[in-house]
Amino acid sequence: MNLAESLLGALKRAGVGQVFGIPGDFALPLFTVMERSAILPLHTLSHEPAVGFAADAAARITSRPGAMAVTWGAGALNAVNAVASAYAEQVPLVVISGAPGTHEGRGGLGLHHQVKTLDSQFLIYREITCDQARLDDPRLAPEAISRVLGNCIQRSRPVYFELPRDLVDAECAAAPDPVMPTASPEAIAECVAEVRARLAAARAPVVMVCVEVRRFGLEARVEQLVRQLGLPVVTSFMGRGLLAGPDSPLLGTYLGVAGDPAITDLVERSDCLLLLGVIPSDTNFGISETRLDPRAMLLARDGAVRIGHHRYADVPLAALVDGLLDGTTTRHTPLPLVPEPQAPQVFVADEAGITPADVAAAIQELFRRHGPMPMAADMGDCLFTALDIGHAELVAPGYYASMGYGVPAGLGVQAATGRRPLVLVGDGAFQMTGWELGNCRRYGWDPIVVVFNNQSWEMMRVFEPDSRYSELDDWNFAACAEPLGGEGVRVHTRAGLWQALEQAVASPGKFWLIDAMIPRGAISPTLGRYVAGLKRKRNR
Ligand code: TPW
Ligand code: MG
Repeated sequence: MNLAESLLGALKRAGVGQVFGIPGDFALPLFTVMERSAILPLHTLSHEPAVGFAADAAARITSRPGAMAVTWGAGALNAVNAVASAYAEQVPLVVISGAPGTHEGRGGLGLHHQVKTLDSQFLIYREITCDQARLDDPRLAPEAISRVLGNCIQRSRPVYFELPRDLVDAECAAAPDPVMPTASPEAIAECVAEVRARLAAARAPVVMVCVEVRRFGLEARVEQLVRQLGLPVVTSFMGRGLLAGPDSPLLGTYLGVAGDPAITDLVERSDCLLLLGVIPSDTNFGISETRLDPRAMLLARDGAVRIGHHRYADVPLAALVDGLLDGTTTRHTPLPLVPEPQAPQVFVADEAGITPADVAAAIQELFRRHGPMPMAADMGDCLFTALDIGHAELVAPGYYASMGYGVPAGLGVQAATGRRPLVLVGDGAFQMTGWELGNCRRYGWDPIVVVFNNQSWEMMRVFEPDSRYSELDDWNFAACAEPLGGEGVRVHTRAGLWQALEQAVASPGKFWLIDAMIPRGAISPTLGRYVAGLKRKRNR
């Protein structure tokens, strides 16, 4: 086997399902091996940011590493924002970049795509990945591949491989499977005992779940745990979409002042908040009116558990959950776990204009009738609208918050799961990456895309209501769909929206672009509360 096959084989054994990419001359030998070997399916897209977002979404939805292949310089550096997003949101993403051959660059001339030195790209990627390897020695490559992939999985963060183009075909051994470090059983036992004691002594313990629970594939076990211990469970903002199954014990999503007051109360009054895999981001906690008491927090994330002011440095989330599951029930009177009924959202398909709340209600009704679909949301009011839809699977950039995520993420979800996704995206974000829909036809992808077309960067306007720079032109997105291989329809009323959604569901096989015309200034209830809360905090 050659070096590229060794790498691809290792990716496949690590659970990677496909590679997204765009070639370039430094990556051509790699792409040739990918195509010929067919070890993993290769999906090419149109722009590197989308390649990164698609691979990121594939990783999020499957809880397995995602993979992307790009060329050196113009390709890899074009993907920096997407990889940075994956780093911030703890997505295991394998970046493979082609690179100049081992002896290229010595002739005194700068190589095309070179920035400052031949190392510039490696140094840039060192900042946004948790481990890196330049595979420039086929004898050392298998070990390096194994180490880097191990870190990708264990730390749930992006990693980086650089593959000199002259070594792609070099003879190479298979990479050994990554060896995961084992944590000390005594440390785990001590930590578990302390967490258990804290929970047992607490007056009002609450569990909050966030992205790591999904990344490490722990949803089912956490669900079992909260049932066993009789604990109320909520998700963080970033964790929205977790525990979305029909019989889930989930109570709701904590959104501070922007959310359901009962959930906010529950979390903010808890004297023992068990935070499972929660990223302490401003989007998760910045919107609380009260400052959460660190002494009441038990935070398990990034391989460690922090309890009040002390810390167990080496207790992975899975070990803590398993340890807690192992024991007998500690609470004698389990709290009622009946989820609060969702606020009844009545959707009336009449001739009234469309608001974001109508989109949420229509989609909720659609899922009720035809079953849930996995959702991908972009940044913008569409993300807050996603929070107004009942619990359903969701991938979204809830912390790093990059625009342009939604459409490529939807493609990544469909490529990785084969399930038809629903994409929620603003008109501004659609202008960034909407073109990627043109790749659906050749792969047989058929997402349903709802564009929140308010002809505005509305989220900017809510902060700067008098700005004119936030006004966007009316691009007729619906009319773009057909030449790209899909079906487009522009809707102005709730009846039109409903009919379009029903039609889209009834006609799979091609993408549907529903261009939902929403008046400027009409925002979702959750965004309204979110912004009001932020402004209140800022003015204090
Ligand atoms: C890559 C900053 C966050 S939200 C937003 C901007 C410019 C407006 C989004 O407009 P859209 O949605 O998509 O029409 P809506 O609901 O607000 O009307 N560049 C990047 N990412 C971010 N987050 C921004 C700028 C931003
Ligand atoms: Mg907009």
